[in-house]
Amino acid sequence: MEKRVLTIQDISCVGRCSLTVALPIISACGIETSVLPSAVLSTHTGGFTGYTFRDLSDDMPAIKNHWVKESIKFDAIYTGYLGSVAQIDYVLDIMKDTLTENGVRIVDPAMADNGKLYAGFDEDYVQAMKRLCASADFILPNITEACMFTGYEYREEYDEAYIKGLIDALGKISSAKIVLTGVSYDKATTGVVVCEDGSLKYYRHKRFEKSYHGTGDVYASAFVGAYMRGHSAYDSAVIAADYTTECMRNTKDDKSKWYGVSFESAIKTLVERV
Ligand code: PXL
Repeated sequence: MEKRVLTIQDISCVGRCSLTVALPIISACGIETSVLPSAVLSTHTGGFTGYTFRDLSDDMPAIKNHWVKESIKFDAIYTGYLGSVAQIDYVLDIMKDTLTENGVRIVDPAMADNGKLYAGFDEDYVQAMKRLCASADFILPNITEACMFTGYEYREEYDEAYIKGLIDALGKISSAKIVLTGVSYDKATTGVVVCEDGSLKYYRHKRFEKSYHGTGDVYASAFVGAYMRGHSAYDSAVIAADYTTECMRNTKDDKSKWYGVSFESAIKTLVERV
């Protein structure tokens, strides 16, 4: 039977991130995609100034109640950037009431990168997101986010023992399967570590000199699309990594598009693989 996914995250009207990448990418994978916009911003918060922010938290309970009344259920709920602590509590409630019996909770705790929280977030938000991760079936943190949840020391350079320690620390706060992104042991390569039931697998691929905004959202969306099409967690992580790499390759020469990656140009390569 066709699967239906709900994704809950903001709409950054301009910026190639969050819902404006999740909806097209998961749909292109052939999965029915429902959306719950958590906020509307004129742009994302990473590099623009003076953006607008309309918090849609107050609409979330009524939307959920309507879905419950209509007996609408989802095979998976995938969350990304969420606007506030209150929204995280609403998301927990939506997961409780609208997932099918074996429905999958996939949480990308999009809140920090390069050792720093995104603009507008604080320690209360980190603690709330940690609770959401604790209840998830899959979490897709980067190293910064994983450190913030666990109190593990953040480092720019590290070895396999450090990453193993970080995964073990995450395992103490959540029994979710872990896809740890941005794990790089040398300048030329980066990759993802997938941890399922205690076993770790690493997928290494090309690293670009610059980092690009929104790649976490592109990555998580492609992961969700591939996983919902029936690929294993590890294969989905690999498909998503190759796709994100291709998006970055297609973006790197266009300086005017500094705010996000050209995910549209590579979508055919993703569709062919899922
Ligand atoms: O890409 C994550 C993201 C999503 N939504 C908004 C953001 C960011 C990262 O900065 O600002 C509004």
